[in-house]
Amino acid sequence: MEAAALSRIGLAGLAVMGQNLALNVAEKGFPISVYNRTTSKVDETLDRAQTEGQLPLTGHYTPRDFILSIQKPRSVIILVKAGAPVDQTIAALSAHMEPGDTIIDGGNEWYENTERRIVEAENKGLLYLGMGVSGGEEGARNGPSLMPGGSFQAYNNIKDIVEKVAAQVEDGPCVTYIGTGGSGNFVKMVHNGIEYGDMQLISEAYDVLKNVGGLSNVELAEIFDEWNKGELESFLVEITADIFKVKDEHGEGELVDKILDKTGMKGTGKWTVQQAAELSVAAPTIAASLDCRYLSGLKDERENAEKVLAEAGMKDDVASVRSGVDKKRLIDDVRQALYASKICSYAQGMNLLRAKSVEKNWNLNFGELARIWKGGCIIRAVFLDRIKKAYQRNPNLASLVVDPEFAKEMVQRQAAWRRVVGLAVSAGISTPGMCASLAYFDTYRRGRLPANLVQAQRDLFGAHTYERVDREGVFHTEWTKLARNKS
Ligand code: 2AM
Repeated sequence: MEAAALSRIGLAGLAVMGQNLALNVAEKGFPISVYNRTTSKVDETLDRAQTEGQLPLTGHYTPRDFILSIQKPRSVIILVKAGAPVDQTIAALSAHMEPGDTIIDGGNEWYENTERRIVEAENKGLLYLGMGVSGGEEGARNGPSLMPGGSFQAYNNIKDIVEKVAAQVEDGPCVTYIGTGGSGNFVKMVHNGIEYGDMQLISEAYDVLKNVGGLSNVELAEIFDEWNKGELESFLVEITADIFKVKDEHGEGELVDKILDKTGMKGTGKWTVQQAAELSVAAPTIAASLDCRYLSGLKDERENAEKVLAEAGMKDDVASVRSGVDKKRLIDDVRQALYASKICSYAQGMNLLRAKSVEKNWNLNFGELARIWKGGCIIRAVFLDRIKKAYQRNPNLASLVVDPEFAKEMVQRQAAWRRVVGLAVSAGISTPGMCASLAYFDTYRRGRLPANLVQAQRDLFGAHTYERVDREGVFHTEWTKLARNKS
C-alpha cells in the first residue's frame, strides 16, 4: 500500500458507539481505518460512511490488515466491552503494532485495568490512553465529551483529532488531557455517578410535582421546558420535557406512565460509591441514587409491601397534603430544591475526584473537568460554567458549597428546598436524593455536630479515647464508673 493511502487513525469495535465515533472522526477530515471481530459490522460502517457523505473511512477484515493500514506512529481506538474483551482485542492488535504506537481504550473501563494495561503496553514500547467517552450515540456521532488519561505523548499524537471530534463550546473543545494512569477512566466513572444523581433528583422533582402538585404530563412538559431556559438548563432537563410529550402508541395517555418502574444499570454508579467509601469521602446523594435503583428493582416486593402496610392501616396522606398546596409556589420551590440538591451532588463528585487526585498524584484540574462537561456529555449543563468559574477563582476550593457565589445561591434557595423536602416527607413521597443533599449541606455547614456523643460512646465501650475542644491531648475517661459510683 502506498504511504499516501494510509489512514491517520484506526478504530476497532464497531458497535453503536464505535461506528458513530468512527464516522465522526472521518467527517472531521481524518481518514480512519475500522475493524470489528464480526466483519458484517465493518460492512455496515462502510455503508454508513458512504450514505452519510462519502466519508474517508476504510474497512479492514483482519487485525493485521487493519493495523498496517494506519500511518506511523499508529493510534488505535478500541471500543469493545470493558474487561476481558479489551485484553483480547489488545492482544490481537498489538501483535502487529510497533514501539511508539498507541492504544486508546474508549470504553467505560475500571481504572485499575487501564493502569495494568499501561504497564503491559510500556513493556512492548507501546503508549496507552484510557479515554472516557460520554454523550451516548448522538454525542459519539456529532461531538462527545472526551476524558483521555494515560500517556501524555499519546495524547499529543491525537490532540488535533480529539479537539475536532469533541463537542465544541464557547470556551473550547470538550476534551483535555486529564492526567496520568487511569485518571481518564476514573473521571468518566465519577461523571457517571454524578449522572446517576442528576437523574435521581429529576425523578424526585417529577414525583413531587406529579403526586403532591397534581401536575399532568402536559404541565410537566411545560415546566421542564421552562426550567430549561433558566439556571437548570441542561441536556437531562431538556430530554425530560420531551419524554412527557410522547404519546403511548398502544393506548391512552403518555408512554412515560406505561414504563415499568425498574431501573437498569451497568456498574459505574456502584464503582463511584465504592470509591467514595474507600477514600472516606461522603457522597450521599450519589449513594442514594444507587440505592434507589436497587430498591426500584424490587418491584414485586414493593407491591407486596404496599399491600401489607395498607392492611396494617397505612394511610395515603398525599391527597390531604396536596389539598393544602399552592401549585405555583410548589413548582417554583421544586425548581430551587432541584438546583440546590444538584450543587451538593456535584460538590460530592468533585471532592471524590480531589481525594483520588491526591492519592494518585493526578493533579486534576477541576475547572477544566467542569469545562469539558459543558458540552457533549449527558450531564452537560449551563450550571457547569459556574462550577468551572468557582474552581478558577479558587483551585483549592474545599467544597462548591463554600464558593462565595454558590454559598449565596444555597442560602437563597434553602427555604424552598426545606419546604419541598418537608412536604414530601409529610406526604410519604420518598425523595432520597434531595434529602441526602439537604442533610449533606446541613451537616457540612455546622461547626458543631453530635459527633462528641459518638466519641464518648466509643471511649466508654472501647477505650478509643477522645480529644477535647478546650485543651490539647488525647483523653480516656472511666465513664461507667464515674456515672454509676457517684459517691
Ligand atoms: P462483535 O461485533 O464481534 O461481537 C460491543 O459488544 C463490541 O465489542 C462489538 O464490536 C463486539 O464485537 C466487541 N467485542 C466483544 N467482545 C469481544 C472480544 N472478545 N474480542 C473482540 N471484540 C469483542
